[in-house]
Amino acid sequence: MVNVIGLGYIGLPTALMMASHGVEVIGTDYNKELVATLNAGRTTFKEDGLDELFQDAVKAGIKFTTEYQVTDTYIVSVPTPYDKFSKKVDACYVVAAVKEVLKVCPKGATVVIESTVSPGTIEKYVRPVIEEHGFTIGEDLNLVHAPERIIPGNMVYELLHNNRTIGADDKAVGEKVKALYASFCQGEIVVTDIKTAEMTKVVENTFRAVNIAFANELAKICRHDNMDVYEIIKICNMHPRVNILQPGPGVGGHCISVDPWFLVGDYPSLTKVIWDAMKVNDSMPDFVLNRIYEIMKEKGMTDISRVGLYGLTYKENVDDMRESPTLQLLESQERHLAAGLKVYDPFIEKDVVKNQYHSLDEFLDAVDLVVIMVKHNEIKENMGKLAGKVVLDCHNICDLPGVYHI
Ligand code: SAJ
Repeated sequence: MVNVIGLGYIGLPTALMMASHGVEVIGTDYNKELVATLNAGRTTFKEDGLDELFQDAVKAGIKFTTEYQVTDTYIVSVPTPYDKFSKKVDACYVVAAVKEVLKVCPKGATVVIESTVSPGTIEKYVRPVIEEHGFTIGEDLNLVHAPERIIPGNMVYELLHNNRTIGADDKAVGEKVKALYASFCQGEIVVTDIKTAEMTKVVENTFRAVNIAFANELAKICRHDNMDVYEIIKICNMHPRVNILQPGPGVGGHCISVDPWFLVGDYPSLTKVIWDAMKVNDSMPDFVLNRIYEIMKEKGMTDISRVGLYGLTYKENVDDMRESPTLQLLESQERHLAAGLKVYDPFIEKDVVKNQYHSLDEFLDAVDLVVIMVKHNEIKENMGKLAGKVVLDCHNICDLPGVYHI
């Protein structure tokens, strides 16, 4: 039996996927409300295919509880935030989960850490805790790192199809865990050591952060001299060895906007490119805010409350707001102005910010300038409703005449 610890964005789909592929699974989370929701037959966030997967897993017998289980395999997928000042990974949740596992696990159990951690974190924070409890790693308990790789919005497909990395001290243990993941994963599963697995995960997200920063910097250069960054990127990408990403209003999510900081925190004197890239991405919400002021000035608009931000989530077609550029922009605007921008997101039903709307039509009626912060399908399908508005399109999806870009 596998006990999945942490039933959030990664733990829940992983637990469901294993259960629906013949593995006996019990999911554990310390959040009673979350466990009660799952036990009442409802999922806790929106994701394509998740509800169907949930039904399959429930039929297959998955259980949810707040209790840690006595079993031979644990998968830990709890959050790993970073310390805003030191930029280092904060492994407190991983350590707390491992401590709970140690209270119940039998001799010979395997603990798989899926949470993203910086290279050396397991060595520095997890191993000592296990040893302090009198366990000898490799004899009494096996430690493995299997970093998750799935993208919100396409999680179910990616869980099935992405290649994976398994880091283990002992190849045989790595192979055993590989067999467990192969119960559902159709991609290639590479077995390596723990520190390499830790590093690969952080490097993957850093690669993307640096490349998004490059696109964002190009957008700033092009804005400065009135060039069309999208046309330029399109043409450059026709070169066989060039593949530039897209500029945007900033980088959100719990991964690309966070994980590269782990490297900066751990290797401050060696991370110039990464540091600069993260700063460029972090500057984008303010850059958009400045564009709003510029456009208002050009259009003779003076009332900021007639400006509306479309989208609150960190990217399209998900309900995840972690580190969202819109929230960053609103925070920045609160510091600079008293009156508030209006906001709307079809995926956010609860009131989370001031001046938030819950209907696209009411939102559009209340504003003259619409800023497309997130390219949800809803806005793509309702583009005609923006006719007659001033539009600042941060994603180049609107082909109405006179649209502004970042
Ligand atoms: N973004 C841009 N320009 C682009 C692409 C993305 O500005 O050209 C922005 C998005 O709008 C968003 C942010 O970057 O705000 C990140 O979005 P994303 O869709 O690129 O990635 P995430 O954060 O949802 O998921 C990533 C994925 N990692 C990589 O692509 C290397 C996913 O595979 C990981 O599982 C996930 O991070 C994670 O958990 O680490």
